[in-house]
Amino acid sequence: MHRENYIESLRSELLDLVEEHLTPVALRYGYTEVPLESNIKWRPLVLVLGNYSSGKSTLINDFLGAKIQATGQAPTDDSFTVITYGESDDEEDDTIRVVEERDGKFLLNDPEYPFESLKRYGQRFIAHFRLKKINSPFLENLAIIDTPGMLDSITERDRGYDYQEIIGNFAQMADLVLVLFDPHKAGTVRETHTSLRDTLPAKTFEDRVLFVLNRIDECVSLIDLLQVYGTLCWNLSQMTGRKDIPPIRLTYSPHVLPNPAAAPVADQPYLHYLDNQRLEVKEAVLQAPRFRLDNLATFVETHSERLSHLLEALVSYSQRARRFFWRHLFITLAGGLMLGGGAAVGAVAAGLIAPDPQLMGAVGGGSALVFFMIWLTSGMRWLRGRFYREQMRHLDRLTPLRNQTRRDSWQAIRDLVYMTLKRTEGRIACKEVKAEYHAVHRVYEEGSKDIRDALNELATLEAGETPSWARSPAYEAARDFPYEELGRQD
Ligand SMILES: Nc1nc2c(ncn2[C@@H]2O[C@H](COP(=O)(O)OP(=O)(O)OP(=O)(O)O)[C@@H](O)[C@H]2O)c(=O)[nH]1
Ligand SMILES: [Mg+2]
Repeated sequence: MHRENYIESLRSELLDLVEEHLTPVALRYGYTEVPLESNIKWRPLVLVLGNYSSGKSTLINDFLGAKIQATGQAPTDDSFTVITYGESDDEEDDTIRVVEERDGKFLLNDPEYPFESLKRYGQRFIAHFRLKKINSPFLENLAIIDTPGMLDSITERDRGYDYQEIIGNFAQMADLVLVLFDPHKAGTVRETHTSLRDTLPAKTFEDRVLFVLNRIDECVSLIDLLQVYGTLCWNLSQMTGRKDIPPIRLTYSPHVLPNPAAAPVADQPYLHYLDNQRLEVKEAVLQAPRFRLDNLATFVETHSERLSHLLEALVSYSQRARRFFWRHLFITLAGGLMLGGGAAVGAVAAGLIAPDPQLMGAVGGGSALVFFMIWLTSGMRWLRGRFYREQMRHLDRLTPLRNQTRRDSWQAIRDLVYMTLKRTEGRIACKEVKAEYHAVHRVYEEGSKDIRDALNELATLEAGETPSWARSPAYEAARDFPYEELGRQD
């Protein structure tokens, strides 16, 4: 089998697995509002985040090979723009340009795109969301999202939508997240702080985030650059809480004339000693399709683990409830019999009945039955209520939380367990939930292992050879595109 076919068949297998086994359960218990696979079935996605004016749009324009996104020194673009490939109508003219532009309403409603779940962020967000289709070879295997710059002086209320939540959603879908800084505000912007401290760690994996210190040509000397770099490292370690400093790529756009206030590039000899790591960043972006399979595997693992934890908790509740019921039924039975016996003996002792075994049996049996009925109707209901409240109070005891992974998955579904028990008042159809649990757990145990095996196999297939996606004409055209000939963009 060709490797590309293999990748494709693996990809569709993963999507089938999610669609068949995970989505129905996820929708039933309110784990998600839209089918799980709708977020991952689209193209590989690269999210570009960063401080305002850090050069996000300029970087994207450099990649695309044309000035597609507006750029400027002041906060310029306050929209989320999905940039994807579109064929040009005119076969003669291969100038790179916008071939189609659509608004947020279209993007959120067309099922081809994975953004349906963002509808809930309301009109203000819709007005700041758009699609551009570009005929650039760079986009043949991936799509990019350009985002509004992060700011200091603005609150969610000013923006009119929840910026952090929205970038969290995009980050969850993305195969690669670029976070750009520039020497003027090396990590000091408040929104960046929140994103790196709260939003990104909760929504994506560390290895999907690439930090870039851009516009380094604007440092006046090597010492200045080192100071900026040090400040950024310090800020990053404060924000991410990590002791080690993640690698930071140092880049600048060769197409932007230097700021007149700064020394011209030619006078900054330190730049000649540094590789402009823009090419590295570009290679990483072009590799997003490869990350996608890995990310899909992680997606299946994470969600099947969480869903099976959710079902495990419900099964555990219903088993406890059943044990509780039988135990009390047994106690009631024994109590009833003792009470019946006592009533019969008491009646004889009080001289109410003759010591005839049949009569005693009738009195004893009758009182036992009355006691039993009262207990079953009101006593049991009261006990069930007490059991339910007790379990709800100590929800964390429903399943063992022996390690951090279990605690993390529990955190993700604890509220759902609570809501489900509340909605059903603890009446869980044990047999059904157990069947669901086994199906989802099989995906978690066996499905995930099969996927990892397949990915390992894929890795050996690739050993020593250029991946075929990297050999595709689209990739080569994008890599070899004479961007330097484009000249200045501003
Ligand atoms: N000297 C220099 N200037 C740059 C570089 N990259 C971008 N610029 C300039 O910096 C300014 C901001 O660039 P943009 O690409 O608009 O930045 P952005 O991050 O998209 O900004 P917002 O969309 O407003 O958040 C523009 O005037 C660019 O010409 C660079 O590497 N070196
Ligand atoms: Mg921009």
